[in-house]
Amino acid sequence: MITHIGFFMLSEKFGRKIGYCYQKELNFLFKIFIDMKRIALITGATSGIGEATAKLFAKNKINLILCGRRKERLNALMSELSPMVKVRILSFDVGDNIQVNKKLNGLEEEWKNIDILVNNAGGAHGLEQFIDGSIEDWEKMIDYNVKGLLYVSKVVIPWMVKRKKGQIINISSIAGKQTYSNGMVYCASKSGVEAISKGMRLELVPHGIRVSNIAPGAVDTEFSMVRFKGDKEKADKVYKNFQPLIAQDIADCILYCVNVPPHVQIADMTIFPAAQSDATTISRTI
Ligand code: 8X3
Repeated sequence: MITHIGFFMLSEKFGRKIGYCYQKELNFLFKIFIDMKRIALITGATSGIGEATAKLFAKNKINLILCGRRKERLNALMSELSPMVKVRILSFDVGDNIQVNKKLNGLEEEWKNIDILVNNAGGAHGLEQFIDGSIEDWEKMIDYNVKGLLYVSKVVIPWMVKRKKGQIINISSIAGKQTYSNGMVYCASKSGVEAISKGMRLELVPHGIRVSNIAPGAVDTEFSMVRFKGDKEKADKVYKNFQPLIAQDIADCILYCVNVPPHVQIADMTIFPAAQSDATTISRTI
């Protein structure tokens, strides 16, 4: 009897000890599991395709570094997504190389282990003949769509090269594949993105980095409001009498690109609404 009680006391103590160790192990494994989640850095995360991608990545347990100029929107997005994944926000202007360097290099070491870079920031400014075009608009498009993408990539790519892995998703446009009247400089900037995607792939594949170029057609986002400087009537007309894409459609494609097996690389994706057949041809109901 005494032996049984002694054995019970001993086993209970031992069991608790095992339980305690087990709990510690579990916590440790949980921490590793959390840290094993991929990290994605998304530029232009405060609206449209960037925001939709951030939300979809969060649902898919990808930790996020969200970049944008509008701090309130970044904060709101962080509050919404933090219950799902770790979120770090960085407010800066991608067109300003000093800010880009300062903010990105200021990241804590663990956040520099970026697995996915989504170069999404950019947009169109103005839609007019070259002779009527504004130099200020041209500079914005070249600064954000081309130089901004290069500035961010210049900081992030060496971190990926060091880890011998990574995925880069460059958001181009059908405008990068087909030049249209009144959009010469926007088209030139997106052709630049196409060339950069090809060049990155040539130079980065040997380092284990995959590069995907995503070229959407008509997506109903703030894109046209920005292009037409807040003229809602003009912006709405772009998406009238057909069903345009929404940001979520492009986010789905981006998620597909980052979820393919490691031996697969989606080099290029062009996505149109069902009613669109090239950059300027859309079949409208009236
Ligand atoms: C896609 C929009 O107007 O160039 O970037 O087709 S558009």
